[in-house]
Amino acid sequence: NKHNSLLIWFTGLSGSGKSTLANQVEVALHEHGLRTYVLDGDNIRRGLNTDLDFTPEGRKENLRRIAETAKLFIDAGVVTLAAFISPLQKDRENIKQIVGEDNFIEIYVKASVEACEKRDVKGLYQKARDGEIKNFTGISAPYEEPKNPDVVVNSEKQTIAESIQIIMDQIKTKLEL
Ligand code: GGZ
Repeated sequence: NKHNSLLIWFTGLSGSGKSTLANQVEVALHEHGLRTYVLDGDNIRRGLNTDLDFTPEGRKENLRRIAETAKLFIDAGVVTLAAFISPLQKDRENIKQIVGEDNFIEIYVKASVEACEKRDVKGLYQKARDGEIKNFTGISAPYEEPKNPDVVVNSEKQTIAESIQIIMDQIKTKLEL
């Protein structure tokens, strides 16, 4: 029994490639005529969640609100893609509970701290090393690898095109395309 909507959740370190993949998967879904929306730090942390920080409590509440928001989008029939670090297993399990296991795909975008730090697209790893940013995931805050993700893509070893293909194959098992 396949659905007509879904939450596609990308977890991984800052700079692992979550947003890039979410945006490209979105394009692929558009080619199937689906209505979609991407939730990420740019539209959520700067809007709905401006009051939240990066402490464990701040992240937990960030992710809870995102899950509740995604649930509304799903109810509206919009395929929702979410790209958030979501570093803790218990917080990711809570997201799954909120939207319902059947409506949820978890994608682990795997890349080592070393690789993400080398890329350092926004200079945040350097700031974290210098102590200018506290609680920075991978440097001064934990990232717990997902225990049972539906998909693992490795952005150090696979091309974006390969990763998109693997993700689309998984989506097709849950979504009526
Ligand atoms: C991690 C931080 C931090 C700290 C600011 N730790 O690469 P980015 O910049 O664009 O994405 C990161 C984003 C992470 O927000 P999330 O909402 O995805 O985090 S969580 O799921 O853990 O709630 C990074 C930036 O915010 N950023 N400070 N201390 N990332």
